[in-house]
Amino acid sequence: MNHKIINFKVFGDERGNLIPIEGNKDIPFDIKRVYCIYDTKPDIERGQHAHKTLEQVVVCLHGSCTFLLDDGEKSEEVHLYRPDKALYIGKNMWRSMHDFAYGSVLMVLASEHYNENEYIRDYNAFLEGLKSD
Ligand code: T46
Repeated sequence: MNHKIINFKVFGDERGNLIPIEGNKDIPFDIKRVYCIYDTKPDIERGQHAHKTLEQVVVCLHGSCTFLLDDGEKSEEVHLYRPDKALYIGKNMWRSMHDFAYGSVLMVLASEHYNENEYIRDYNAFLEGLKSD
């Protein structure tokens, strides 16, 4: 499946912790966009789409949530709960997010600017698109 966990290096000392995140080093692409997701309640599901070309890295800055990832053949859940273990999601991966703990904050680093035309929001169209790839 086209996803993986990225372990960031943590610089910790008696003052606390610091995680540097650099495009093309810690992140496997140029970072063109950053967005945050917060104030999502535990009974809410987000996502339910795939991207034709976009790559993203999701960092859970606070709290926790679960990603359900599906490549059209297999699906897998990934629980995000700490900022030094981020989730890379490549193209053509159906994703949804659920089980947000109260107060959770996700920061998402994206390889492209926002483009709604690049989303696949219909699951059957996602499966059809995989056949022509
Ligand atoms: C993804 C998951 C993890 C913008 O105007 N610019 C942006 O950069 C983004 C990401 C969204 N928007 C607008 C589009 C919608 O009107 O914000 C609204 C909410 O977006 P959406 O419903 O797509 O949010 P999620 O949480 O379902 O999905 C988001 C990302 O869109 C998606 O790429 O992989 O987070």
